[in-house]
Amino acid sequence: MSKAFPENFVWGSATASYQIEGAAKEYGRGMSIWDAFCDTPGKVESGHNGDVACDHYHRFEEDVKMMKELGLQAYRFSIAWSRIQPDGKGEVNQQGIDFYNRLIDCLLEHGIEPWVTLYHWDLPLALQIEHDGWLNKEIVGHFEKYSRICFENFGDRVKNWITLNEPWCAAVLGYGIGAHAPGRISQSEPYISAHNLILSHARAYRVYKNEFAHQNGTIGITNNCDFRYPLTDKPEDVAAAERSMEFFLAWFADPIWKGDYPEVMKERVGERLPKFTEAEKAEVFGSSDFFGLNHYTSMMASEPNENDTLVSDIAGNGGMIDDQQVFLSNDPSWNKTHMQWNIVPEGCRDLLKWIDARYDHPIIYITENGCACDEPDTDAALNDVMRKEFYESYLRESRNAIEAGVDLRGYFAWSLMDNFEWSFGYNRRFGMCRVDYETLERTPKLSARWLSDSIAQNGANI
Ligand code: GBH
Repeated sequence: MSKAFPENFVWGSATASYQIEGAAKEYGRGMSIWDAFCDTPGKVESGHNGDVACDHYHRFEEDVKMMKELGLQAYRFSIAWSRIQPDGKGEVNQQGIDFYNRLIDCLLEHGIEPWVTLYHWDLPLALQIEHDGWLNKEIVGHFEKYSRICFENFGDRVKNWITLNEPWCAAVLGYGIGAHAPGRISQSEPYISAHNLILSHARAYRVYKNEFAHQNGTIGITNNCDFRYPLTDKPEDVAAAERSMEFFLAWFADPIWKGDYPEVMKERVGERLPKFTEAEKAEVFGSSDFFGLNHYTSMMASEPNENDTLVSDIAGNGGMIDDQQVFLSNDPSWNKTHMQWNIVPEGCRDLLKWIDARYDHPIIYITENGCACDEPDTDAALNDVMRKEFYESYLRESRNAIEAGVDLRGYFAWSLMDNFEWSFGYNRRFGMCRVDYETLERTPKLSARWLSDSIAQNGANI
């Protein structure tokens, strides 16, 4: 039996600046760590980069019209810091401000609510070269100033802010495994960069609350988490699954919702885990109006046996594996996406319930969920039954979580259109609209038409 979603449930889709904008070297935009990473041989499949991407910078009006036709109520996009401040500090590039003003105005004219992420991984390159990026605590002050510029210029119209997208990815993939920019490989830098990411998030939150309260918006952080099921009901496997969740999500969420890092991380990471001062704890605690969640997949977790080899692969599968000591595996019954990520809709429900229980019933928004499908040609792409079924099953489990008492208020499909999929270049397609990278033509796929239809009935068909 199908039921509609709660009244006022927000239905949207999401993108990120470097993945869609293009115009990378134009209109005063400074270089980001992703431009440099793409220029480093061997880092990105097929040598792809975001120079043109979906050319959204020039085609945003067409994209907003497409969103309108699909009936989307909200659009989550990110601001490229290096368009606003080419060096990440100091002077403001007016052309960058003008671009986002045009985009925001166009969205509002079409009745689409902007949800703006301040940071989706494209750190101004100068901050990395001159200051070691997220490794240097000074970045808190730079992010504070950048955030203030955004609130000042856009906050009269933007009422939904997300400080950081997936700091876990920035820390683990960027500074631990090296699969993402800036490509650092280290056992200690993920913890240092994560610490400065959390402090930067909290500072931006405080600036907004202290100086821009009159704008009457909400502001929060988006974390990502893959869910972990215990492989067996043996206590050590149950503990391994819980530990894996703590090393993934609680690492970033506990300081904000509970006031400090999880005990298990303090014990296992020891000296390499930075400590918050009392003043920092106070600044970080309570610094999110909602719990932003990006969720894609799940795995089985168990206490490692002698023969188990623990790996942190390119996807970051396992995170800081030497510290958490968790063996991850797949249930053979699970189907996989084109990323080889498991399709486990009930993992979405159980993750939502886990968050609800651990963090005392927060307001949650799913700010990303979706899948890559193998779409060799346009015909296959436009008939993306698998993606439609993916959205449908994850949304059904989301509603089951709501019925179990979770305060889930919205859902953003990743992604509006095919785009630059980081280290996989354009070889993976997550879009509900097809992008032909030769003509740059956009066409809604079956999944987009299905979602559009569902939005019109507030999910009553799901
Ligand atoms: C998001 O990150 C990003 O925000 C977005 O920019 C990106 O385009 C999108 O997802 C698609 O990748 O190897 O099976 O253990 C996703 C975060 C972290 C989710 C690693 C999957 C590993 C799965 N991802 N996780 S697995």
